[in-house]
Amino acid sequence: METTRLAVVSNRLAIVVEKGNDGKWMIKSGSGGLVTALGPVLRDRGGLWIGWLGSNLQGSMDDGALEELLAQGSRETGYSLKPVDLTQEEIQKYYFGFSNEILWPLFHDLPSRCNFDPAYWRVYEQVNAKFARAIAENTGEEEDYVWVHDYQLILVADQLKKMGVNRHTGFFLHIPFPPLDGFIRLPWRFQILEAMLQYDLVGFQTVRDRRNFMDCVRMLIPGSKVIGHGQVARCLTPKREVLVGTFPISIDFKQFAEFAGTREVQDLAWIIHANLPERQLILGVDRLDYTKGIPHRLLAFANALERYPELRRKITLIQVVVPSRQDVPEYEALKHEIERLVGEINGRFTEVGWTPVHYIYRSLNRVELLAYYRTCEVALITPLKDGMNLVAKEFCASSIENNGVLILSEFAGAAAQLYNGALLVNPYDIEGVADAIYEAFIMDGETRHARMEKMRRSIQKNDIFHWVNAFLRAGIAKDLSQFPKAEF
Ligand code: ADQ
Repeated sequence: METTRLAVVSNRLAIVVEKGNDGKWMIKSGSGGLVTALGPVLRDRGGLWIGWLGSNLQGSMDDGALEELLAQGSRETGYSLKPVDLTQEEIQKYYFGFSNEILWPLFHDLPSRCNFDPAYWRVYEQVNAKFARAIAENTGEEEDYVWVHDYQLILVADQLKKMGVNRHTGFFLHIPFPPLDGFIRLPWRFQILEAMLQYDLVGFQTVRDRRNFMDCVRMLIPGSKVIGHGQVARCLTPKREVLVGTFPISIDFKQFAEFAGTREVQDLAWIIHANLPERQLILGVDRLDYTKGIPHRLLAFANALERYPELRRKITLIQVVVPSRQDVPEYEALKHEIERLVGEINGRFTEVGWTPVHYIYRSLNRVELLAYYRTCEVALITPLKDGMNLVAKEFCASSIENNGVLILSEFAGAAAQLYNGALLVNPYDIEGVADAIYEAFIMDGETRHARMEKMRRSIQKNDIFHWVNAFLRAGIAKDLSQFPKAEF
């Protein structure tokens, strides 16, 4: 099994194609944690990545030029890149529609934001079948392990079976899995659940997500049961046996810790702090998304300034929002709401020489992001619900002097691992979050050090490479003996 090739399948391919300043198309490696983690594994085992190239290419490059770019990309990454083409209608209904207007809000416990348009379902099925065809054409039954990622591609294993194609398959859900009460609202609940059970291994971020999934299976598929209760258990339905496991995703700890100590990061961190002297900086970093709880957080920050006047002039919130899904009206409305709240808070509290909220609406480059992680004493990470939240782990890894305080939502998957060092909060509890801000502000150096050290040790031990190995050990080697028996 050690020689099994790996075929990674995700909505987006591992590279980005962009036009350079000279007007020529060029490729860049994708920057996410998944690419960093899976790149070396794909190179070692040999393998391929199947995914959509993004919409900026549509009709703007001829096939020959694209093939040449992909061949170059394959040479540079050390593994093959296989693009799946999507039409405009497919992008609208499969990606923006079913994935982001149905599964995303429903799985984040926000069913009132769902738009259950039946047309979305048909195109979702059609696109998942397209991905399945790409897998069938590029992989073999014996030599490949197919690892499918995330909610956009739940039906892939089912579609492969419908085509009569046998493959060893695993699926990892990066977002939460909702409780039964939420899940049963989905008009396609049986199809989605049955499709998940067509994989050989299904992985979740947390024990809670897996429990929710198993509750749905037990309730909606009579005669099913779970055997074992460790990190990886067996789910038996009348038709199949599937492994179900918890694999909390992580980051390349070493890379973050080393990069945080480089000259360029330190210099910029120093400049940021020199411009905001004599105060503690609180950092929020999020993609623009209603699940991240940014308006609630701003209200909590204002509440802290209101109820603890000694914080005025002594703390500054730096809120970074990374543009995302910009064409969707709901996201545009959220942006306006954030801007209104920032304006309101600054209008109310600003004094000469002190602006309470610094608001940054753009993507940061790596040096800037790390400089903010290093320079801010407190990270305020309060999603209403989040699969994991890597920003929380990145902040800790970058806190190389162990002096940062992490305020973290109970509803982020990361809370299951960082509970012993973070100040856990309920993001809906405005006064509770405000109290945590005050507690972080007055926390002494020794306590900060002890708490941060615990979290850094845990992330270092359970880094992204640990995550990949654990999933593949369960999926490919089917070796369950090394997994903890008790849930964590
Ligand atoms: P996301 O919802 O995107 O991921 P998160 O886990 O926080 O959320 O990852 C965001 C990533 O973007 C981080 O790696 C961060 O470094 C990067 N980033 C953040 N701000 C940036 C900025 N200003 N400029 C550039 N880069 C920035 C989904 C799920 C999560 C789950 C991950 C991984 O919603 O719950 O943790 O997948 O499984």
